[in-house]
Amino acid sequence: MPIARPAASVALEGFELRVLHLPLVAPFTTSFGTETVREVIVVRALTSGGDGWGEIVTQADPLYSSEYTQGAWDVALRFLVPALLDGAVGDRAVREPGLLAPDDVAGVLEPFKGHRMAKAGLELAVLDAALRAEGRSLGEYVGAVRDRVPSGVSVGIQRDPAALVDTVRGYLDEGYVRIKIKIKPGRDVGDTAAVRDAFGTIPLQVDANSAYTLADADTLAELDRFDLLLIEQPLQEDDLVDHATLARRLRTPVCLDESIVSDKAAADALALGSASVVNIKAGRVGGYLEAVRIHDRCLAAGVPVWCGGMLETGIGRAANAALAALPGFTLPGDVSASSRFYTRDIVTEPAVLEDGHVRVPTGHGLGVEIDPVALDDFTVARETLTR
Ligand code: OSB
Ligand code: MG
Repeated sequence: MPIARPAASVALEGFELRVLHLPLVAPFTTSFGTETVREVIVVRALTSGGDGWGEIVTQADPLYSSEYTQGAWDVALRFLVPALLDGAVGDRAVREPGLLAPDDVAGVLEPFKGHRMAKAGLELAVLDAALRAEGRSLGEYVGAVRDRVPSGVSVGIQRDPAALVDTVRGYLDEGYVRIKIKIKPGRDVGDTAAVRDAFGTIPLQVDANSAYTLADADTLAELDRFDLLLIEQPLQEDDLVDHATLARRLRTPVCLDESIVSDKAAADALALGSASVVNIKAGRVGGYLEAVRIHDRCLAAGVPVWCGGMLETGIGRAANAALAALPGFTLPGDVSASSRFYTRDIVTEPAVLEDGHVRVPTGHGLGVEIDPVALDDFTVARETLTR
């Protein structure tokens, strides 16, 4: 369902951007690399009606996507924030300076190519400020139909399959209802077999983060015997046609993550048969409003979706829980408890796992409050632009 009632404009006074370094509870390894510290940008929209918070989910290196933290920092401060504050792009006046509705953020930023994660974080901060001012929750705004969402966990590549089994056991004991394991060439069939052998018919899926090519189709077809929920992003971001070819070769449903950079990309992928399941990440697609459009499209097409994650802090984690409460999110997402990644979060009430679920916040806006001491403790850079 499209957003039923748009949010009112806010009177923007400025934006504060911070780079944070949050230590991870354990290294997180994917086919593209290992992270031990989450480097992330936190956005604070300063408005006459109060602050709003957002998160730019770039990583330090451009290995998952072409976006990366220093690039997002630069483009946000040099182009995006000034455009939002000015009410004009180049010589084109688009609105009254300073007044901005959440629905207009994407349009104001549209002339700037790409940089969707940066745009998404700015939009979320404006949306949070607007909804807090109105006394409405993000869940209510997007049309959430659940008060809690089933919680899956994304498990990084471990030292060996035995270590993987130990790690997965820990998450199952905590109550996670679905396991996703990261795979890469040489660490695919064996790792998957180890988890299946150890835990039987648990809901299980794999994520390749674009580590394969069509030449690996035979290896990937070996995964068919494990009855996986899906295989996520086996090929490159722009390999929509190759994904369609691969999807015809596999019994395992193909799910796209990196390739779905917009609602248009989702439409193309569905038309081509590149995916039968879609991972929706608001950051990757330029914001929560675009994410809702992709959800609506997939729901109408009968294509199941689930909510992906980018090791979000409490800010993005709260927003993801609201998104994942939409009716088309029929598969458990990577919406885990904060403790899956962090010993200390930057919100006062980090997401917890309750009976395998994470609660959808009901407070105004994101429904979480920032812990100012934690925020300061993790801040490594800070910049404020005002009108
Ligand atoms: O591919 O889904 C991915 C984290 C960073 C970048 C890409 C991905 C991931 C994850 C973690 O799998 C999901 C989470 O935040 O729990
Ligand atoms: Mg993925």
